[in-house]
Amino acid sequence: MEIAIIGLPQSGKTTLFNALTGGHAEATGAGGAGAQMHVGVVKVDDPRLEVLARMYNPKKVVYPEIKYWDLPAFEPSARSQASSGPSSGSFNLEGQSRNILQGADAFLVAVRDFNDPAVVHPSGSVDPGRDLRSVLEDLTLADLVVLERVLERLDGGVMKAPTAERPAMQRKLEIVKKVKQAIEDGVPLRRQQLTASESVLLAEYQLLTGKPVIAAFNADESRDAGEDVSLEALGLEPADAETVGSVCLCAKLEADLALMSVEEAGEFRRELGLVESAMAKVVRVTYDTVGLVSFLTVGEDEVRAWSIPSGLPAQEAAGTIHTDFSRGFIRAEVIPYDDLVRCGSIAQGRKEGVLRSEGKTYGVRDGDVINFLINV
Ligand SMILES: Nc1nc2c(ncn2[C@@H]2O[C@H](COP(=O)(O)OP(=O)(O)OP(=O)(O)O)[C@@H](O)[C@H]2O)c(=O)[nH]1
Ligand SMILES: [Mg+2]
Repeated sequence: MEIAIIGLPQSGKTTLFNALTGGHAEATGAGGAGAQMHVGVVKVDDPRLEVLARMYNPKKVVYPEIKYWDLPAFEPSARSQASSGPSSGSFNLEGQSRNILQGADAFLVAVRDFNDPAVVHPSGSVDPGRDLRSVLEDLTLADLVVLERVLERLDGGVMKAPTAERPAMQRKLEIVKKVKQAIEDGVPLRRQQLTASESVLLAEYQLLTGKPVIAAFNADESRDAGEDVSLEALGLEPADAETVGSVCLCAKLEADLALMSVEEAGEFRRELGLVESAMAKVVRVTYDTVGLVSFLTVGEDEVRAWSIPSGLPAQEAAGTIHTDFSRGFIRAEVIPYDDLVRCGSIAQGRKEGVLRSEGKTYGVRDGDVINFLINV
């Protein structure tokens, strides 16, 4: 999974990136001059793997990974030149940044919620609701610019196309018009109900409002990092508030903790009364918002977690391991993680009747330990 960190200038994007990746990227002064792009890969911790590793003593334990991108700040000079640039500068739609944004699986939005007179806010005041809304608006504007161009192209294309191709192009035109109208009416693509064929058709445009959004409120140290944030109270439409994930943290503190040893950081956390690492919470909320779960595979060679969309059919889940697993799929032997731990082995699970045999269409659930039977 790839996640792009976006947000207004000086909201704490690079600090958040460092907190997540344990990195040393330099947080920049106002204006972000000289800012660079940063990329880091983070292992997704899953305590279940440690338990399974003790049971199977495998040669290796493999965790899922998330790749985080911290994009350079949007330079004011580039903003005036770029006709399609976002209005508040929460991301850069030029060059490589554009490819990363379009290719991302989700956006993590750094929202400034800390008070510090030394860090100048581009709008002059701290207002997390206003800032989050303006980032969401930027995503909307970016999509409308893309769809406007697509419509122009399609409109001209229908006239020139051979008669046989016209109905398909006409249909595409209607779908793009419908989606664009809905976005204009305030319904981002991620909230639009599309048929499978409509989704396939739109995929090539890599629209930004189709991607899940997680808001990370970068708060003062005195705020409780576990605190729930009401997005409705911050002025988001109720329907939008439902689809946007949120987490409250202090990026600066977390970035400092990320540089310490696990023991040292744990001690600090206990002293500060922080139960869960804010970064673990970011990952948990990300999984919830994107709709991801992990299934597990065990053996003497490898104990591993695989992240997939919740409810993915077993045959497609098998394909995440290897395409041959999907092609040669016979059935999946499934035992829930808790049952496997209680029984102590798959053989015992079979005896107790908690090991199930599932077919191609079985919707895989979080914590399913799966052995795929395949025909190669
Ligand atoms: N007090 C306080 N300062 C913070 C916090 N997070 C970031 N900062 C400071 O805010 C400034 C901007 O932080 P960055 O992480 O560089 O923000 P950014 O969004 O990457 O900035 P640009 O890339 O320039 O847009 C730096 O001076 C940080 O030290 C925080 O939680 N509390
Ligand atoms: Mg930065």
